[in-house]
Amino acid sequence: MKLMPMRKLAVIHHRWTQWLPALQQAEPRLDIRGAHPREWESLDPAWLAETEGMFCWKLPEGLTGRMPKLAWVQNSGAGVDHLVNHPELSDHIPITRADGRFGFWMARYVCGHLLTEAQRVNECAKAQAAGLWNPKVIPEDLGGKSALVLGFGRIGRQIGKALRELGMDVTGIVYTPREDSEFNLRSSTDLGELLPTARCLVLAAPSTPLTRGLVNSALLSHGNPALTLINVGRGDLVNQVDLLAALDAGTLGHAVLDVFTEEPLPIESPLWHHPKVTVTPHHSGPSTPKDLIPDILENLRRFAEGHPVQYAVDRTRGY
Ligand code: OXD
Repeated sequence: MKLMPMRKLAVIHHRWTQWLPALQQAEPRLDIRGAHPREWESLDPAWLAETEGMFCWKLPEGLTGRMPKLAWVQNSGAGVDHLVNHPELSDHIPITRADGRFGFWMARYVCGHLLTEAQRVNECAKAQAAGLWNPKVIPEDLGGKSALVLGFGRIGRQIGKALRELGMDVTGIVYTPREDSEFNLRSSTDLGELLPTARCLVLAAPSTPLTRGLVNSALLSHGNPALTLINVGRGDLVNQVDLLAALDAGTLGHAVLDVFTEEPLPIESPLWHHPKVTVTPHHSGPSTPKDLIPDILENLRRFAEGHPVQYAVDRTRGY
């Protein structure tokens, strides 16, 4: 497909006031205008009608109908399920993901939470608060323990590398088994066999018909009390009722959840106060202009030269 150079870019983002000046500075030749997704109608309709590019996270209803020349949607995050499944975004408009440094950040998130457990940070903090000197709080050696990483694309692999640095025995869990020179890969259908001895299961997969609801009671019945589930993928990979039941039954020791089916997590959710759940505010892979602008500029360059964009989403796979 021959692509047209971009001249106008709409920034429709909850943090548009941060993104707009950063993008404008990076590409002064572009005519860039922005709005919060709730206020996109404040943009000049004539300008929108001529605009070819859009940078966004969640796409508000009604907007694409006002952008007949829209030829590219750049997502500000790693996951694109909300765009792929958007009823108003026609299939001929390429969606691109950002790659940025999501893998770098998510690897830190996963290791940080696992090391918090292994170093028994919370127990030390409690002992300190009580003025207790307790040398029996011995750190756990993660060396040789099994780490399963579901979703072994660029992000999953980076998480796998970081867990390997902790000495863990890392297995990538994939849907389409393939050879890998660096890691042991197993099929998602083997998860039940691998879970009884696993120390952690990291979910780094997108939300697709294959992955939704994957972590359910049937799977978790194979778990063990030392197992930590860390979800940096999407909330709907996990059946929340089954997760809570597994934590209570002891087939899961701890759940570290950064993503939820409903975000922000509703205040009445039992996850907030469960003693074996850590809730974080979808911050494991921050989208910052510094990390993402190089990828965005590269795609603008490719558009200008008529080359295929990078990190293009395959709508049939859903990511
Ligand atoms: C995501 C992100 O896709 O935060 O979840 O980038």
